[in-house]
Amino acid sequence: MGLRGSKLPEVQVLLLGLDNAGKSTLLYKLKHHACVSTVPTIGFNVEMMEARKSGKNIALILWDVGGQWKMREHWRSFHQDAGAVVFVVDSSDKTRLEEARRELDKTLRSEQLTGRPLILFANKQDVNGALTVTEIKDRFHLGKMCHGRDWFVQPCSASTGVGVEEAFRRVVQLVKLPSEPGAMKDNIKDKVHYLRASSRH
Ligand SMILES: Nc1nc2c(ncn2[C@@H]2O[C@H](COP(=O)(O)OP(=O)(O)OP(=O)(O)O)[C@@H](O)[C@H]2O)c(=O)[nH]1
Ligand SMILES: [Mg+2]
Repeated sequence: MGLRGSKLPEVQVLLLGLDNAGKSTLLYKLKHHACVSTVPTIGFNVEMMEARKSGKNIALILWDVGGQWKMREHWRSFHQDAGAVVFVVDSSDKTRLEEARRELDKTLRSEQLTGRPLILFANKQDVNGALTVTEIKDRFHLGKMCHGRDWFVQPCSASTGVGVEEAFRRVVQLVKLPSEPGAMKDNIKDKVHYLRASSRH
């Protein structure tokens, strides 16, 4: 049995991106349809949402992992079993775009994420002067970076909610289902233990 007793097949989705990109705001906007005021995530948040894919009900397990520099070394412990990577970018912060590109590039090189789809959320589109989808695609050289995997860039604003539902619909469309029912182990406890142990050092 999976998270919160769900008996549905589980698909895990990893939300990554630099600190302040808007990952937690997006997660709670989607889950609670509310603009929740957030604090920087130390560790991770995890939420389950039901969705329908290929005529079946599935449980989407959304892992929102802190993006601060010190947290990024832990991202790889979430790679295993991820059915898709969502990478959230603050489209209004041009000064950190190269840093975001480097982190995404490093993430996509992980063997455990080979062939997993990438959905890039171009967040904070409500801010004047935010980079457009085309500008982000070009600056990230996404076509080249995502060779061999499905990818999509979705403009959105976690603050206003514009584009958020569409963004997650795209995730459901592209996410890889586990090849066999029940093949994906429920590794939430493992991850909690790992992070607790690492935080003691
Ligand atoms: N204007 C605007 N602000 C946003 C948007 N999304 C998030 N924010 C703000 O950006 C700040 C950071 O949001 P978080 O959701 O905490 O960012 P995060 O990516 O979870 O950051 P870490 O947990 O540190 O990795 C908060 O002040 C949010 O209110 C958006 O679409 N537009
Ligand atoms: Mg957060």
